[in-house]
Amino acid sequence: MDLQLIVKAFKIEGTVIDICPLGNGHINSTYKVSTVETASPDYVLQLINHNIFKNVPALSENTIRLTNHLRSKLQKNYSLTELDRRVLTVIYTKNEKSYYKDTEGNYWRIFLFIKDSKTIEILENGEQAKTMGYAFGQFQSLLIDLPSPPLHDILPDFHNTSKRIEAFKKTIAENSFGRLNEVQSEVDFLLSFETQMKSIVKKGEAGIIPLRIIHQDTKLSNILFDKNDQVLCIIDLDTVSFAYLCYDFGDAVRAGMNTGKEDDENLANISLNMKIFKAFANGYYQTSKEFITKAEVETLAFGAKLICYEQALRFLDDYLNGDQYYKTDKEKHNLIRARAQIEFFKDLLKNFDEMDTYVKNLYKEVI
Ligand code: GN1
Ligand code: MG
Repeated sequence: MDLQLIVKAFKIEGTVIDICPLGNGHINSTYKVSTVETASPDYVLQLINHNIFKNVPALSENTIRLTNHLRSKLQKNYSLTELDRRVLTVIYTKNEKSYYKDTEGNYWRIFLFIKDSKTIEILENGEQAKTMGYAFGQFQSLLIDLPSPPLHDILPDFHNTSKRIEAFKKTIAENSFGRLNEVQSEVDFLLSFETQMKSIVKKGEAGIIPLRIIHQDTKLSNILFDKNDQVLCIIDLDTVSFAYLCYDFGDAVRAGMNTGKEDDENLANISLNMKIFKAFANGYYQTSKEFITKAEVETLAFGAKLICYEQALRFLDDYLNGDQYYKTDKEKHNLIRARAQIEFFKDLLKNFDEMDTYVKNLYKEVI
């Protein structure tokens, strides 16, 4: 497809000189659109994966509501130019739509590229981890008063572990790609934690922990930092919805506090960086202590185990299903990812008591 032509459908300033791939998301395809003139901004073009995000108009409406709300809450703290670096700006098409459907039925959108921003591959120090925690807590806090109606639930039950486990069992029973034998020990290992992993959904259903608007994809790569390693903006708002706080806390640990990579083939590289974890928890409480309940605090460290477990299960499920959900770069990529997540999960099990005691004690100190 002709990306230049797609970009022309949107109201952008300047002359485009380059469109090249950006980032490493597993679902949507992202490009940086650079313009010639220094006075014109650059842009981010995204092809929305509508096999996964089936209702693009509703998805877009959510994004508009979220970005407008975040902008209105932050505007008292920043100048207009700075505000454009603190929250995503949706660029409309020439016929005033927030997305563009091309002749092949693909959906596209454009955001302003956030100037002088960077992503971080692996957290290098406690300061970065602290600002990451601060930013995710602030994100949740700013969305507490999002006016009704409720957001569209684009991916229902996204982190509903009970439903994920049931779907996994169906995949195993079908074994459509004949890959089960190869991964039987991983399957048995994961299923042995079934009861334990269903406990958060049970606490939610019992009314012990509330549903809140959370991000649901708190990967390190979904944060833009400035050159001084301070958080500018949280991106990738597609998954934002109602769920439990511990999912965001847990996914941040899963994706940011592993000394190895998400798809590390050398399992010896994989472990929890406890120092970074503690700094992250400190930052998180700075912005969440106003609203987080004691019952939620009791779920935070568990959330790390849970989301890591869930991610291992999701990667393995996709491997068994013939690699249809996540983009893959190599043979058996989802299996490699699943094994790496299982390894990290094992390390979180070993470190659980220390993580759990730390967050519980720290909470007593900060309130
Ligand atoms: C996907 O699109 P991306 O790469 O930010 C996935 C997340 C997973 C993540 C694993 C909609 O996120 O849930 O945690 O991969 N997003 C969706 O890296 O499924
Ligand atoms: Mg994402």
